[in-house]
Amino acid sequence: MKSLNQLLKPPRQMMKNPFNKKNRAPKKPLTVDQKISRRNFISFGSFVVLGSAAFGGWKWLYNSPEEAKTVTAGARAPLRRALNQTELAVRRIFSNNNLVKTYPKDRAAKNVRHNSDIGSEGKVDIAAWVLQVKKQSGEVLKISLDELKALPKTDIIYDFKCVEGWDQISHWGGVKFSDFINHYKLDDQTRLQYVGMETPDQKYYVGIDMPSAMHPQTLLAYEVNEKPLPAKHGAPLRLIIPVKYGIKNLKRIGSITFSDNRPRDYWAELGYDYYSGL
Ligand SMILES: Nc1nc2c(c(=O)[nH]1)N[C@H]1C(S)=C(S)[C@@H](COP(=O)(O)O)O[C@H]1N2
Ligand SMILES: [Mo]
Repeated sequence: MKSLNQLLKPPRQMMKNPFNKKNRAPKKPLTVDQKISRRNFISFGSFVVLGSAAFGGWKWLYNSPEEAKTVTAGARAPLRRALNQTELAVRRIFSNNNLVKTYPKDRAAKNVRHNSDIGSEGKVDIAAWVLQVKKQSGEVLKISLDELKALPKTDIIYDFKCVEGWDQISHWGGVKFSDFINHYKLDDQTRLQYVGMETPDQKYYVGIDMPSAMHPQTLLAYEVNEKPLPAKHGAPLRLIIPVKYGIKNLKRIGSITFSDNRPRDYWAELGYDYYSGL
């Protein structure tokens, strides 16, 4: 005799899950034509959807307001926000332990390429030149070339890269920026976020984030190929910062400042990336 439970159970067929593919009535296989038109529909459909999304995104960015001109300029505000976020992400993974590749002396170019000379045109009166170091307190140190040459010297042979698309292995010598900081007891200044450098006439200027300035390969250079810098390479003192593109390697340094705000930067004002790291 059947139990009450068994009687209440619906017959087996009725329990089949209609959402299970196996339980569906077999479909007629698609003809080749049907398959083709279905694929056309899918690819054209995705083209329309993705294309509209891309166009919409571009329109949105195009119609967004421009960033307020400060130390950077020339980008739409949302794009600049994205660039700044990317910079922070890159800076979080940047480490002073990552050294730029160096080369043996015989790989260094004998004829070192020469690029633009904004703020470093013509000859400079080296005897009259002094490096001005402006502390945030307002105190100004005036340092001569001989004083810098008396500090430990460091050489570097590396691939110098210009944003305009050329690069060249070249040999530079001078004092490590971090040695210079230690010698002049500027450690408290390195707690600030940026270093600013300008030519004596203030026509060319760069801003450098502190970790890049303090990187062990960053030099205040006074030599190229073991000879005093000629005017065209930034006599008497230039910045050599291998973790950055050429634009940040300011020639003929006149002053150095320290700040928590980004110092003004010649190419960033014209729309180039402020960080310009490699
Ligand atoms: N004062 C000054 N420094 C400058 C520049 C400049 O125009 N003026 N140009 C920069 C750029 S774009 C590059 S690529 C390098 C080139 O240095 P070089 O002429 O020694 O090759 O210097 C950088 N420093
Ligand atoms: Mo450059």
